[in-house]
Amino acid sequence: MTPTKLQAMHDALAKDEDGFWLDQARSRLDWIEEPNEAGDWSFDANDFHIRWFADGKLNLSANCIDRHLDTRGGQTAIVFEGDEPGEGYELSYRDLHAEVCRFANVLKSRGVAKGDRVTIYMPMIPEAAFAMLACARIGAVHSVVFGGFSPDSLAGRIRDCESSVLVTADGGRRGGKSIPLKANADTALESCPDVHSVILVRRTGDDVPVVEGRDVWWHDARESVDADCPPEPMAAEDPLFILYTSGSTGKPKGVLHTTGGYLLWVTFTYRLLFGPEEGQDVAEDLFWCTADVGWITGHSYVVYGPLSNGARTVMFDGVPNYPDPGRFWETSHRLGVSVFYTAPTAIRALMREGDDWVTQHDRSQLRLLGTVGEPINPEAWKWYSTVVGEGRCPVVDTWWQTETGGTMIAPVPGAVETKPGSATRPLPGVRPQLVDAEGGELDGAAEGNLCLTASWPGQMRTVYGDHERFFQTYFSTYPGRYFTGDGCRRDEDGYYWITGRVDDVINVSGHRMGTAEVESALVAHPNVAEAAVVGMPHEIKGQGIYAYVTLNADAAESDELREELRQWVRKEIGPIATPDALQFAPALPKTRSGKIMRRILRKIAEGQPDQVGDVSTLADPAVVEDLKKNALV
Ligand code: 6R9
Repeated sequence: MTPTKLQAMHDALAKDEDGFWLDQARSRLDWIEEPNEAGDWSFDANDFHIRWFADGKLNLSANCIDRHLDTRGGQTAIVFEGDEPGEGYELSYRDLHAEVCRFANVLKSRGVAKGDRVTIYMPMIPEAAFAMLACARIGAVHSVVFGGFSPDSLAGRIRDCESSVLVTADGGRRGGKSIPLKANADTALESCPDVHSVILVRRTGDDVPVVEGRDVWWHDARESVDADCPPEPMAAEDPLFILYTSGSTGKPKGVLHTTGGYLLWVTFTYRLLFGPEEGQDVAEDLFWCTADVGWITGHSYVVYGPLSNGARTVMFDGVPNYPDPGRFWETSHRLGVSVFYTAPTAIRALMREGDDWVTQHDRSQLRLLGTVGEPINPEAWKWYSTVVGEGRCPVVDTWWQTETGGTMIAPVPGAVETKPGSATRPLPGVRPQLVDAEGGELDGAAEGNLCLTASWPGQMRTVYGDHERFFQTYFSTYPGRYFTGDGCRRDEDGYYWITGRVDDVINVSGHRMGTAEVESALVAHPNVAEAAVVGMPHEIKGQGIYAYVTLNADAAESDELREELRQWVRKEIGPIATPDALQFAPALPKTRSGKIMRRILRKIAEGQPDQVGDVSTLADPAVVEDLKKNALV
């Protein structure tokens, strides 16, 4: 897009915000009943509400599939690439239509109706997308749980949203290793008595137990249902999905997105950032977003954004370094990927392996490179740009969150100049504000906490089952504004540089982990009296997990116990939560009122023990000396 065109968008918005969004909604989506209302929202406590296009009716799966059938029925919709290079196949929009309809009919045959919740615990295979789109087709609300989560984490999420149906697979294969999805699901379901049906997809062919009456094989069930299923008309504000994400306190929150606003936001941002010039066909590109559908990036930019636009999207069920660190570039070339979107953690890991793994593969078909999930350090940005992109491909660093539905701050290619390490400027309709600790607005070049002062169509609408928590978490810290939880610097050119989380959330390899979750897993171990968890700098992961553990009086510190505790957390939550460092501490630094002073723990974990600052308010300042002496960094 040219700078003039982007400016014209900003101008149109400034002149008539509602008109702009209604235009976008009507032109980019297919409606059963077109909306006449755009945004209707207030972030104020006494009138708190968020609605977009509330009088419109549409169906998301019809937008992602049916509307393309006339013009693109035979065109590829999904390119599947398995764990082994070349293990895969392509599906056309027509194929996708039939599979999604069948999946929807199988769900219906198990009693799933509009508004019911369906949990999806799957590998990165097309059937995961079928299940998501099938839910959307019949108005069921999906909750995808990342396949790397433990049985306990899965069970908690199933119970929280009261799902009675689970979609899973016999197993998964990642980096040559097996993931026992069905076994995990069976363990989880021991504590989920309300789940009456499991739709089981065959992926590995592993021999798995099948519970009579509860479990049905997808490949059997699909034979006995119709390949057509009419899409359910949905109000724009009807719930579309729940996705659990970690926050600074308590259990993961069920972020709820609704149909019309979310779909417009992912359709709009996909086209703006990753599509070709206006007027050209989106299907000229092959788009590869490497995220798993278990995360928001997989929802918005593997499945919904690309398919809504009629694009060709890759689903990859492998890892960046299997069978070798050239996998991304080998596969990109073999499949003909032109737009590639991944996380900084993967870029940093591959950068370490040396340039040969990249340069031995032809990358001339690549035209654009994107990143998401965490701040990208300028060194990794430059390597991505010059070595992978041969200096030809724009690097689009996209800042956004599960809560925002789609990208918020990013350089629109062709229209916004990039700076290595900056997500650059807000997209049309995004209104960032930097505030100080008291909520005072900071002008010009400044560093502070990042808020958004206006709603946008893709904004989450509630925390499932706890609307009060939604308000408290995001709108009470700085009244009248949405608080992102991120710190941010704005430079003299008005460019935004996200500095990372300012709350008790750790960003491990682009995945959010709440310190409270890891702490509660640790204290569940019989030998642990108390635990405090903070982030530490990590060369590849961006941030690692540093745990301080106080043992019960009858337990002895040992390397074996340290390893046991690390494995314990891994089993309780999942591999991504495994502490990178675990320090035994005879006591934790607490104020006289018993509050743990995390600032001190953070400084020690960051390798800056001399910067712990004032410790005079501690109940026992001597504790800090021991922590410093035994620090692991
Ligand atoms: C999409 C996604 C959200 C948090 C967010 C921020 C960090 C994401 C970023 C970034 C700097 C970027 N984050 N993208 N930080 N630059 N381009 O990752 O959602 O899993 O909810 O994480 O990730 O800290 O607040 P989610």
